[in-house]
Amino acid sequence: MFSKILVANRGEIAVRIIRACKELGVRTVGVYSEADKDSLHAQLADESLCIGGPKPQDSYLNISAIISAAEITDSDAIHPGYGFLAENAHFAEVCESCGIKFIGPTPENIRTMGDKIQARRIMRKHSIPVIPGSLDPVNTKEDALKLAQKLQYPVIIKAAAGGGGRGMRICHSDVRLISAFITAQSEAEVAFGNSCVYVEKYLHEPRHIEIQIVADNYGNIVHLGERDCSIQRRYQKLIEETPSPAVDARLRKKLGEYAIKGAKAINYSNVGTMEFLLDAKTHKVYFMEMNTRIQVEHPVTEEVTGIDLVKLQIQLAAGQKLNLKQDKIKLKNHAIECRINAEDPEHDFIPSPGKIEFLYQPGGLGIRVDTHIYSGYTIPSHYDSLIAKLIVRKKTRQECIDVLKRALEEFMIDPVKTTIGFYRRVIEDSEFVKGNYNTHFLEKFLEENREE
Ligand code: MV4
Repeated sequence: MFSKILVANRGEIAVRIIRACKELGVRTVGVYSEADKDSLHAQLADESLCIGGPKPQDSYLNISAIISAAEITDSDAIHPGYGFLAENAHFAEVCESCGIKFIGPTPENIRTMGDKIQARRIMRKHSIPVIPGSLDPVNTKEDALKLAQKLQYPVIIKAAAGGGGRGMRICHSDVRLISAFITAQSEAEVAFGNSCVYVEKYLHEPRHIEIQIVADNYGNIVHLGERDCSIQRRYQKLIEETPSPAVDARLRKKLGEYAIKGAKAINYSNVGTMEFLLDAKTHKVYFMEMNTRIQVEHPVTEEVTGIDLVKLQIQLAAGQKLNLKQDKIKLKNHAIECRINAEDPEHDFIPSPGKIEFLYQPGGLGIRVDTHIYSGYTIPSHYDSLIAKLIVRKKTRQECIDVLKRALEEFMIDPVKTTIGFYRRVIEDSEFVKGNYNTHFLEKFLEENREE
């Protein structure tokens, strides 16, 4: 096991990682930006270093500052969390070349899955269904038009280096495709330094289902079931749950087999997530992309499996063998997570940073709050607006919703605006209660509930 881990992140995930380290008896190093001087992770870590200015580029994305901090403190591993450098293959390589273990998959795993076209090609080669579309970069608008002819509209243009919805364009006609093609390419170049795009059939109101996988360095791989992440706004997930109301044991088995087969195909190690789209009408599932990091929504999987995914990440990176067998993994109960953001739902979810004067967190059986905020803490404006995750685990989905309602009523954060009140309304929606939702649910919900 490692003796000291540097946590190259901030916010709730930095706190989450420090907790896992402490339970494993591993010392921790926190790094923080000038905007995060008073942050909880800097206080909870055994030692903490300021690594630069408030801008992510100057601190949490500053590879040389982070490596220096690891060397000064004699850290033997770095946990990247999610976002920032978590899926940066170059950073993972720099770590290894400095003799510091990167807690995650190999640089090659990260690079392979970071190229969404390559990922599609590999999955296809291993008979995992992928969304109909191109398996090579689409370099000209003529090629894009030919593909659209074959696929039929609507189609979607995606950036090869994208993911998470950035640089996507939905097109319903030749005219739109021609204009979207050039803008998609230049947007991809600006955002990712890679102008490669590809084209897929645009699926109608699918559900977003992802499978958690866990792999050791010796080829042992298991899956830990699915998460339904269809409740999104502008490609930001807001509510996640497991099991998915749309997945039965048979579909779960199939998705799990696809995910394991895909991970084996690239000799994957550590934790990862395979994203699929589920076509509600045909019940067909298609591989979409793979995330090579611990995800924000990992707690719902932890709640129904009893497995601490962050501890497992550390143990696997330290070379421990996976002691889980697929047929021994039992998914029990139901879990729902609401991402609490410092945003104003009444004003188009604009960020609402500032000082928290008063905080009261809900409690009780089956309630978990993963957060870095405290009374007196000032939320900086430089980072994303996630300030807490409220996770509820109960026997049934309905019980989860009942307890969630009570917990959301109890949760008090003043005076910053948050999404807490918004979730109280969402979970009372009759279609949500029935589990009858897809990736367009929130769009419609917001439209129907405007100016009330
Ligand atoms: C799609 C899709 C439908 N068809 N691709 C969004 C985030 C990124 N990971 C990929 N995403 C999607 N890709 C095809 N071929 C639907 C989504 C999608 C989505 C689209 C519109 C509104 C909300 C959405 C939420 C999740 C996924």
